[in-house]
Amino acid sequence: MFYNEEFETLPRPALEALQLKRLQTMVARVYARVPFYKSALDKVGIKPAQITSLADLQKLPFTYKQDMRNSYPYGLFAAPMEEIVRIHASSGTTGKPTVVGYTQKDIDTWAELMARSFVAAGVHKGDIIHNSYGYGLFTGGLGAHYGAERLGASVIPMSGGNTKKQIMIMKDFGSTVLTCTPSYSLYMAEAAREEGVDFQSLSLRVGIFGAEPWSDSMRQEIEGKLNLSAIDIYGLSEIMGPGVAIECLEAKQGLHIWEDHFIPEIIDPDSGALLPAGTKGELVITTITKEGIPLIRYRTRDITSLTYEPCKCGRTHARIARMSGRSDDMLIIRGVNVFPSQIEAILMGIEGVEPHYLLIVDRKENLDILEVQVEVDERLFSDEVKHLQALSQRIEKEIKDLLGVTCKVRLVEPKTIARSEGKATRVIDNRKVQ
Ligand code: DLL
Repeated sequence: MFYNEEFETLPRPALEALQLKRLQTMVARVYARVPFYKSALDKVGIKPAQITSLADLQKLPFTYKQDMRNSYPYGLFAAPMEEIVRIHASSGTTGKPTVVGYTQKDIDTWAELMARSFVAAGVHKGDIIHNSYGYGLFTGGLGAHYGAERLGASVIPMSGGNTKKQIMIMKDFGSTVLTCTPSYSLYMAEAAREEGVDFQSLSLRVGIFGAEPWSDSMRQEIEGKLNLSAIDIYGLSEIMGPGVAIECLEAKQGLHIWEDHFIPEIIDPDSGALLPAGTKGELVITTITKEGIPLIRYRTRDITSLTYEPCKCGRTHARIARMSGRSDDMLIIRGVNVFPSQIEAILMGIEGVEPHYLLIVDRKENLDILEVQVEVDERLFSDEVKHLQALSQRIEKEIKDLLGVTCKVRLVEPKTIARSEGKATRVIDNRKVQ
């Protein structure tokens, strides 16, 4: 099933021809309208008319989050304010938010791409979409909302929070699709249990989870606890919001990135060199249809790989692998590179360990110390101390064997680690504040 079959299944040569045409138009637009891009292109000595093939993209400079911050709030907009109909922003960890603006055409494109994403996930008209992504400056809530309406499904605009009420509504309204962060879905599972509501008795069929990294083992945990098929959705506010890429229900093997609107590249984050398909590196995205704030070669900092292999669902658009994390989330513990998602995958594979964890990094006497706090289920926690000790040693050993990093595991009581209604905090790195 497709939402826009013609574009979702465009043969590669036609797709690339369309990308080139759109890229040329976009580059000409920003060169003429955005002083930042005019000077960036002048600096590398390229005029828009010199873009004659997709390979020429590599001659263009990167855009960084810092460039958006430097032009806060509207400096990179390529449309006059009279044409901007919506503004979103992402908070980031420090400083000013990153601001993005959408023209009516941008909002229409976003709605279509989210509708395509819903259909790829197996959602259709008649579905009742329980949308628990936050509504507000965050793009999750409104992005999914407009896509659901475009598709013609019934959307319940829940936003995050008031978890007990969410469970009641889900049950009484017969929600068939849940959209929220993966961590919030697990919080809901816990709240439902406390309310005496069994997910087996609900009508949920599909969950569309994203906005934060999550592992395949976390997917299994969620599917088991919520009794639905869990789909990975990717997006970022700088590029659009949710719906930049999504897994298809048929294959669940990578996320199709809507290539008629975005050109993906994978680069070596250190050298900036282009990497071949199948190699892991940083995802770089060029928007080719956006009017409000088009971006050339935006450095997402997200680590993944690309594949152009045909997919059994029939979509011709390339797929990105499940995100391993962000390059700026990567922890370097005594010289060893570790992504929180790798630790998550190990934890999720262990019986009795709950999907709630926190990594705390410290530096003592010039040595990095990693503590992994993880909840264990009630039954285990009230067990004998020696069993708990054996379990924490086992986890420490698995982490050491698989990732090569020494850590201290602290098993904690259920509900000790703060729950999140949006993006979960998985890491506290105390070295940064020293
Ligand atoms: O998180 C947009 C979104 C909303 C995506 C709802 C999916 C669902 P930002 O707040 O700008 O936008 O954060 C973007 O979140 O660069 C990734 O690091 C991370 N991220 C988003 N989706 C995934 C995912 C929204 N499926 C940043 N897996 C991105 C891993 C993800 N990380």
